[in-house]
Amino acid sequence: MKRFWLIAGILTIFCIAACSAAGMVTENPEYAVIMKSKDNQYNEEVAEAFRQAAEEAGYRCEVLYPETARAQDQVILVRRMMRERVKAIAIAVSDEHALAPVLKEAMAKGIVITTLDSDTEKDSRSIFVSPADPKETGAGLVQAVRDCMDGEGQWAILSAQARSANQSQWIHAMMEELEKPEYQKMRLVDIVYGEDDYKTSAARTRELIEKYPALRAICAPTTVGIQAAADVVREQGLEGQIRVTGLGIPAKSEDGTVSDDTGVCPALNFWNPAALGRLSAQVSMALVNQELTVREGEVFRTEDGGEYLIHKGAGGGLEVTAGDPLTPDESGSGL
Ligand code: RAM
Repeated sequence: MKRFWLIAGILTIFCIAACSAAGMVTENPEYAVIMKSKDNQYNEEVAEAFRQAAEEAGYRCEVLYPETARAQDQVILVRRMMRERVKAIAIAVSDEHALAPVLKEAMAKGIVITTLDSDTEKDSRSIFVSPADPKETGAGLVQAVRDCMDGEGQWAILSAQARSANQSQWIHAMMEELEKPEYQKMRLVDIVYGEDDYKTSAARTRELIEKYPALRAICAPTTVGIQAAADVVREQGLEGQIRVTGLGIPAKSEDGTVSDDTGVCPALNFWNPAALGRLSAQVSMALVNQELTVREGEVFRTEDGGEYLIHKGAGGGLEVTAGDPLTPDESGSGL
C-alpha cells in the first residue's frame, strides 16, 4: 500500500510539472486563453494580461501554451477546455483553417469562442480581437525596411507559421505597400518560415545569408524571428552589412531605455501586448455575460473608458482593434 502511495505521489508531482510546462493549471476554470506557442515572451505578456483582467473581475482563468507550434497541439488544448466546460475560450490561432472544425464544435456546445492576435475562419468564432490595423502594420514594416537599407537592394522576410492568418495578412499588406514607386529599387528575394521557434528561425536566417550574399535586410514580423535573425547577424559578424527589422519587443536596458548599440536592428514596430490581452478578456466576459452584441458598427465600451468599433476584417469576419502599431522611441514609451 505504501508503495502505491509513493508511486501515486511521484505521478502527481510529474503531472503537475508537465502541466505547468504547458501553462498554469487552474481548478475548474471558467475562462481559457490559448496562445500560439510556448517560450515566447510576447505570448506570455498577452496571456497574463488576459488572466489578470479575468481574475480582477472575479473569474477563474487558465492560460495554455501548446507543446509545439503544430495546429494539432492547439486542437488538443481546445478539447481539454471543452471537457472542463469553460464558459469561454480565447485563442491565438496558429493555423487558420485547421482549428476551425474544433472551434465550431465548441461553439455548438455553448462555449463562447473568440480569437486574438491571429484569426481563424469567420464562422468559427464570434469576434476577433486584432492587435493593430494589419494594413498600417504592413506599411510600417516596409517603411522600416526601406530606412534600414536606404531604399535599395535585396531583402527577405522571415515569417512564423505559413498558415497563420496574422502573418499572411501582414505579408499581403507589405506586398501592397511595395507596389508604390518609392520602393522600386528594393527587391524582395525570399519569404521563409521559422515557425515561431527560435532554433528554426535561426536556421532559416543562416540559409538566407548563405543563399543571398548581397542581402541587406531581413524583416521578421514575429517576436521570436526578429530576435533569432538579429542574433545570427551578430554571431556572423555581419553588423553593418545586414540590418534586421520587424515586429519585436524592444530590449530595455537597466534604466528602462530602448537600446541596440550594435546597430543590427535600428528600428522595429510593435504594439502593447498587455492591451491586447486585457481587451480580449473584456470582450470574452462581455459576451459570456450577454453585454455585447457582435454587430457591424456597434461600439464596445469597456469599464476603463475604452471604445472599440466593431468592423469587418480582411476575411469578412467582425473584429475590434486594440490599438495602433507603435515605433518605440528610445525611451520605449507606449509599451
Ligand atoms: C510572435 C507571434 C505573434 C505575433 C508577434 C508579433 O510572437 O507570431 O503571433 O503577433 O510575434
